[in-house]
Amino acid sequence: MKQSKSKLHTQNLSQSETRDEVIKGRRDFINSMALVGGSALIGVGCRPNSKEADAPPLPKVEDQHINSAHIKPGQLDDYYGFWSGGQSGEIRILGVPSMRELKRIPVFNRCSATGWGATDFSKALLDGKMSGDTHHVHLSYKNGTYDGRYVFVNDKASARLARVNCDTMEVDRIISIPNSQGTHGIFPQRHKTGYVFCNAEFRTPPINDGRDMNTPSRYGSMHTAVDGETMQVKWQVLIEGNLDLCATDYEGKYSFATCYNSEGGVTLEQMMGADQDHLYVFNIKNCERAVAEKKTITLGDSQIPVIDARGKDSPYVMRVPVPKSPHGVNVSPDGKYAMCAGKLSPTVSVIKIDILAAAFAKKISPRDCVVAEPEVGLGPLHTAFDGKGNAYTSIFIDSVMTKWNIDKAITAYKSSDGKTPNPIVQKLDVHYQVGHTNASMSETKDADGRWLIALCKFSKDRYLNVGPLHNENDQLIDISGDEMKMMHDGPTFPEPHDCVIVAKDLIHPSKIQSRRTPRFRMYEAWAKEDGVNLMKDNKVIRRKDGVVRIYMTSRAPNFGMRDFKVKTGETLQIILTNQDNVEDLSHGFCVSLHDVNFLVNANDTNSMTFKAGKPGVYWYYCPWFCHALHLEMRGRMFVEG
Ligand code: RUQ
Ligand code: CUA
Repeated sequence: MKQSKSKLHTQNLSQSETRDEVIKGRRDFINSMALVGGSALIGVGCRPNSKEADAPPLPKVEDQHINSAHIKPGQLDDYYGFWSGGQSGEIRILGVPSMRELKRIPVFNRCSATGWGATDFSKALLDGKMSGDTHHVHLSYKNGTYDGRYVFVNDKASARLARVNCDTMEVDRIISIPNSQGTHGIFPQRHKTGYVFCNAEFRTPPINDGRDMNTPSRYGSMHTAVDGETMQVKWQVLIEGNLDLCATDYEGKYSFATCYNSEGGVTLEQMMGADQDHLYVFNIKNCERAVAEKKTITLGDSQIPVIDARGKDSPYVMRVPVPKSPHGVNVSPDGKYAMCAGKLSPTVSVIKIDILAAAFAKKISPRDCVVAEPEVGLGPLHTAFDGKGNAYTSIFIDSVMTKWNIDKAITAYKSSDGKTPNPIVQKLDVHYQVGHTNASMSETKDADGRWLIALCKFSKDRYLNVGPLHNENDQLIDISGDEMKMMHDGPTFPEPHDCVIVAKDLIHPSKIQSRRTPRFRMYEAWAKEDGVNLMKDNKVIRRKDGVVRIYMTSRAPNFGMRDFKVKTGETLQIILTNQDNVEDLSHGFCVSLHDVNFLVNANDTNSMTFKAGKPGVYWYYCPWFCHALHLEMRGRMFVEG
């Protein structure tokens, strides 16, 4: 309701008013809403549970903390949070610290609001697969921090990698990772937009065409290097174990993968058998050399060069022994250490990165690279950093966040009792069963120690009961002081698996659709074929291939065509260009009874293909509230027999 009102407000401005005035008008409107809403929010927004709703007002000290996380209406957040959407197959953008959900970016899913999955461009990218399981989101880097260009996200379900263009916040590429199942951990290089590494979690027969099905000893999994710029798969390393989480160093020398099934088991009991697993360290230069010197194989139909590194340490990969079934691996912002969380061991193994070269050269043993192994609690999964020498590990079974000091952990490891000084600074209860964690700018050299997020898998009693499927619970923790302080609960629809928190100055999306993406190159090629000017023409083109292309424009509150005529059973392609070059003025196109419904942003072109139904009149209309005469923004499709 609020949104449509504000859109109407904008439309009431006369045509001579400039875009800036339109935007200013909107801001004034928002500010006036803030005045109305503001007082109502004080004291209601952040009460932790119903018991306290009856209690007297919270003490002053608490109020101050609540205010630091509370972004008032009309005010902007300090950070963009990029959340993966888990089983929903999408990415979400949240404002941090408010935890307001700002956007959902459809990726591996069908989205009714935007038409993603049904529009021609997205359909081609998805290639018939309409579901996904996104776990890990990471942005492209330059010199150890985010460059604001791309977001990468994995699909564990169908072994894919997608890229979002941060200018438009839309997916521009989706690729399939060959020879892989369960593509799980991904991580881009941090010195520049180089490779994005993708780990396959599921071991399969290397050539998976029916052979070796019952010989798990021959199974393997892939560590894949994708070029983040071209989104081409460059090379793969075949490994005997299964690969879980992924990280890169800051210099472009190594990529890391945790391996929790060195046993090579296929049942749960077998996978947990051994007391020791590994952090795999891939030597990128050596892998590139093997590819250049063609010391590679190819598998099945794939032409991708594969380095067979199964079995034992080689110049390509080294196995650093760590306690059983490690999970997360995270590199500290100073680039010195890779933290390998124990999962089934209550420890985090701290691996010193600058001595890995000596281990590759066999001057020291791989295990010598472990310089600390603090006990952090039961079920450690992932580690974040504050840039001030502290690490924060999410502890699943204990439901706590453990703050520990990295230098103290290293000193303690060397000490006679292995425990002095005590590196544990604080444990904070989280609710409940925390999976991933991340801190503001934690995955960059500029970790700033302001906010920590605990992504909790269970919310149990934290929210009103909404039926069997409960919310996830993302908790916001203030880490700016000596002690962690819980600030906010953020309910989420399942299952934001992981997130990164990015300073707002690093992200600069366009406010009007940019027409410089692969999607527009496709439309420009079509228009050229058909001799049509996308921005101006309203034409029905009956092509030789039998497809009827209907090029149409929109400008509030009109479509460029009041009607058009087609025949039953014809394949129709509606290509709609929105001539309105006004911020926030989206239209859409919906054809009654034809399952056609898609969004066309300001200055955008989008299209969908469908078959004309039975003879009759079908209204097409604009489904986005765009104008006082929005309901009149429609036309008729005449379908003749
Ligand atoms: S994994 S809860 Cu898919 Cu990121 Cu660790
Ligand atoms: Cu255009 Cu509603």
